[in-house]
Amino acid sequence: MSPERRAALVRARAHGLGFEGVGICDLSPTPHAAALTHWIEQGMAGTMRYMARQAARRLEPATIVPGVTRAVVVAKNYYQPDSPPRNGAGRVAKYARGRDYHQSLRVPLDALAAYLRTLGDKETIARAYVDAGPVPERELAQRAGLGWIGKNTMLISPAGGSYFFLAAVLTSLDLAVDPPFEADRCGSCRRCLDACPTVAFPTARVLDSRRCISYLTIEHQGVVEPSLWPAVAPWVFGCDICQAVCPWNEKFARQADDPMPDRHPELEWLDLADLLAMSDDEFTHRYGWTPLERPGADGMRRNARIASSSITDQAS
Ligand code: B12
Ligand code: SF4
Ligand code: SF4
Repeated sequence: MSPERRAALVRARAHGLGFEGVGICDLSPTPHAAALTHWIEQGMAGTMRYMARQAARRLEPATIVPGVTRAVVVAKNYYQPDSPPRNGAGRVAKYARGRDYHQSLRVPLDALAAYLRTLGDKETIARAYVDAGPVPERELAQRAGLGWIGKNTMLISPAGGSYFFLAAVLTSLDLAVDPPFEADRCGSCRRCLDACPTVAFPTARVLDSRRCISYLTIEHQGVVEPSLWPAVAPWVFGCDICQAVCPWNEKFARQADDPMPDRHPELEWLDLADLLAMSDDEFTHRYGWTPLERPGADGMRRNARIASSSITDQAS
């Protein structure tokens, strides 16, 4: 079977498994090594020490699994419209209002990897990665033709905006590659850079995590600098602002046909008093299956305190 025929079958299978976007690229070293190195050296990864540990493999993705030469990169839409603010409640980013995507994408992605193995011989490697390990997902997605990297650092698809997850199967299977997405469709727009409430972009396409609400509420361990509190509220988990203002999302974001598994609209606004009073066991029972498990009960109480302080300040 030709590499082109195999690629067509893989694409059809990925769509059949519910991925709206699919592209195939090679795994040659990144031409943007300087961007990652600079970011790490400037401390912009904050306490995400795994970013420095994984850097060498991120820069040379073929070294992630010996023998792999291709990435099948897939995109899964998670867009849903927002509901109006609720009094005394903190906001959760769109991607987190349901089952943790690391779990929910695992089943279709493993199925895609298994399918790839059926197209090769018994030595064929096909390994699934959902935001795990050192896979430079956005860069590979751009290389596989899925979209361009916007000034907000998001991978943006001209057909659907940026509210989608990325995941990849790394494989040794000989597959025809797609042309990269070379155009920069941001043009002179800079809405995302101007809208960020914590001024987290020192320049276009560079995000200083230490100022990003998403990092501060999810990844950061410990105290959040009090001068940032008013800008972090009302977010208690993640942040969507630099995507919400993007014209590509305003025009093209559409709710997926099959919405996120176990999506719970009540996960959008969380009662802050409830969160602050909740025991660890209750937290695990209510949110253990969602991305909120990453900061955990302690992290979410910290976030609730930050949001409550600003809500109280505004009221006084
Ligand atoms: C660390 C991380 C974070 C950090 C840092 C984010 C950042 N911008 O770097 C924090 C915690 C802040 C974060 C936040 C969010 N994240 Co995050 N995050 C990651 C992770 C694990 C690594 C990203 C990374 O490598 N950062 C390092 C910097 C230096 O890389 P970079 O900015 O992407 O730049 C690279 C390329 O863009 C390229 N490059 C640089 N300049 C240029 C210029 C051109 C022209 C080109 C072509 C390439 C290029 O070189 C760089 C080095 O490889 C990825 C998953 C993964 N395994 O890759 C998810 C990921 C990027 N995150 C994701 C999501 C959904 C989010 C949030 C929206 C969640 C939320 N709602 O709160 C926010 C968005 C904030 C934002 N504007 O980026 C998705 C993005 C999907 C998409 N459509 O792009 C990913 C891919 C996870 C997934 N599997 O779906 N995240
Ligand atoms: S996610 Fe929010 S805080 Fe982070 S860069 Fe975007 S707008 Fe700024
Ligand atoms: S808001 Fe404008 S500059 Fe920012 S990513 Fe979207 S199109 Fe690009």
